[in-house]
Amino acid sequence: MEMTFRWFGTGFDTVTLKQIRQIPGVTGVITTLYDTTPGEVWSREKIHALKEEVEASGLRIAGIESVNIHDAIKIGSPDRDQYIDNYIETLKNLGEEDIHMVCYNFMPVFDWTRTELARKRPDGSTVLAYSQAAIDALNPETMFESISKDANGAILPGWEPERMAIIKELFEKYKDVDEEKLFENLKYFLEKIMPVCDEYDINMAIHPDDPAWSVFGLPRIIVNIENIQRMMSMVDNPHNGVTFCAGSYGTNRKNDLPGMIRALKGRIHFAHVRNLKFNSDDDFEEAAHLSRDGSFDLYEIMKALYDIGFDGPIRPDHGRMIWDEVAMPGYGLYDRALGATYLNGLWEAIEKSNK
Ligand code: DNO
Repeated sequence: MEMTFRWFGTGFDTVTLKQIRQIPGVTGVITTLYDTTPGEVWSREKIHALKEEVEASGLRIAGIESVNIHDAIKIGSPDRDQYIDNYIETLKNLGEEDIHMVCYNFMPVFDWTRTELARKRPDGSTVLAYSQAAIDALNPETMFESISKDANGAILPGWEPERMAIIKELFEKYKDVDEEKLFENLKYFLEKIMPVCDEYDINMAIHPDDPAWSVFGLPRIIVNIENIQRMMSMVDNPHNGVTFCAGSYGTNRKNDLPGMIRALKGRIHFAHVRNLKFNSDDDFEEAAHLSRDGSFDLYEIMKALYDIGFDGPIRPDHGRMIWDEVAMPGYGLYDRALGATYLNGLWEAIEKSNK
């Protein structure tokens, strides 16, 4: 595995490349062109400039998170082919710049969903949290406003103000899209992009829906092992794989995380590893990466990745806001750096005990 760190780019991230370079064992960043909109072609020049900036700091781009999918593709509207062609062009440009892993998601309307961005934990840190009761009491159209005061001025991925401004319209557009239709549209998209992925050896890593169930009546399909297997077999190509995100699949307590990892051998192209603390089945908050701070056994998760020979990029995921840091919720420097160090420690111990 390669330990990496998510970085949103100069001007968007409070964390610098210099700081990332100094986290022990981190050699790559997972980044994006944060100022592009879904559907737009990423030019080779822009990708190249980003790559040069990252490499000048002594790091490398280990992959992209995310190249977002235009709603026309997810909805399956008549103009989707144009956006798929643009996506293919972006993949080609990434491939030519020697970038071989792309994380994306296929969630309608919202990306990840949380009801609080700064819930206080007993140690005084603040974390992202989800409560089904709060969701049920919320109007999705005003949800953004209700949480944005805790965003620390950051634009949250998937919660861009221009999207939130047309949210009503978006719900309307998805009204005929059910799970079956969403699967069909994903298949159509994957079939079209696989040739360029084969040509440039690009691993597509679909991110799970977070939480791993339907919210606000919208269909969500990347939620459990059965659905992932369906997704992989409907377009059976090794480049059609997944981002194994422990925190997202783990929202559904029926998902056996180490078991899923073992079942996905060879098709996990990227791993997000973090912990959650459940207060009940449908109220959880994010925790420190350390197993005993939350509900997951991080040793078992890392062990499963080790056992399947996982050799792709991995990153610590959402961190708590600690030590008075002011940053994008989930994406500060300090707690994610602690997370990276902990995951590296687990990996070293597992590796040595297997020798
Ligand atoms: C949240 C992230 C997601 C993820 C996208 C991938 O923190 O894990 O926003 O990047 O779903 O496209």
